[in-house]
Amino acid sequence: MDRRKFIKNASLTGIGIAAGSTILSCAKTEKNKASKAVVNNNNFPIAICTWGFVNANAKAGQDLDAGINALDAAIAGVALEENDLLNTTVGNGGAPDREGNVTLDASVMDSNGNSGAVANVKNIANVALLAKKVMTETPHVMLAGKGAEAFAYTQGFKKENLLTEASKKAWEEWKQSSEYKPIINIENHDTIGMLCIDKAGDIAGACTTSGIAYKMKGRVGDSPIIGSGLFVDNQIGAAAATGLGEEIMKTVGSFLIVELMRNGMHPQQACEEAINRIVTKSNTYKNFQVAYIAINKAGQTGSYCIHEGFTYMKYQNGKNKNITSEAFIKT
Ligand code: SD4
Repeated sequence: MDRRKFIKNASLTGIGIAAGSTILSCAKTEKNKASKAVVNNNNFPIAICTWGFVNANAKAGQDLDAGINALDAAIAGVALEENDLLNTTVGNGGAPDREGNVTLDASVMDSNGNSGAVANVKNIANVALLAKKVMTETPHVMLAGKGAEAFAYTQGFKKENLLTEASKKAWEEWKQSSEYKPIINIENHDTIGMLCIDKAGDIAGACTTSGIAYKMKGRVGDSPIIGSGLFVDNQIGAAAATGLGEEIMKTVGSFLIVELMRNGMHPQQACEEAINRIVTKSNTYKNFQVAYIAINKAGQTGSYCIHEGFTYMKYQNGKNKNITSEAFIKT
């Protein structure tokens, strides 16, 4: 069903959310009654992620097919990229800050509304799993810097030098000009944000990144900020972001998308509105990329970006597809 029909049907019939044969209403109040979608458990599980991270999304999808819950599947999926030394935008091998430090940001959210995050962490590759540990093993939501790293060792994480020879060489070349500007569609991949719906129909997500290459020391982006790089509401849906974190944070993009879906928007329409908020406020949007992906409780998905070139992966029924996102700027 396309999104216009979906919205029309939802508002005309006032249908509730049906989980299997059960009718659930995610919108108990009059105010929220537009937030309704047909849920069919035969659609599940589903995994989606930012960019063309084929293997990571397949891993999450296969884990979900095997009965793993949405959060652990998302963390296992993104870990493939965190461990990939050739990926210069996530985890080990990520591009450093302008002083040569590789520092990682990550967040997770489970289907009970719990969240965990780490920011500016050195020497630890699997920061999405570390974010889960913050969520489950501490009274806090976010740990940063040296404290996050020290906590990681108490949880059995190993210390790794995340600066590869290739990243070091690229950084040394960058230092010749030291020109800092956001790069649009870095190597056609970037931050990985992953959203999963498991067999039970529960939603969770993970987001992990090395952030913007050659950022200032201490800079933290949107990825570990709950509501900016990632937001999950198991009653409604989830969203994740990639691109220039400063712009995503100023508009609290992922939270905005979930709230728009709560008010009845299809994920596609909600992603478009979140990008509209950025381009109407910024005079410089032509110089940077922001892209969103979203999924609702019924398993419908959407994506939108400023510049063409963004794609996202969708795994469902054993098929792992790369979908080209529509863009605000059309060439
Ligand atoms: C950040 N959103 O740190 C992340 C990284 C990214 O293009 O996606 N860069 O701002």
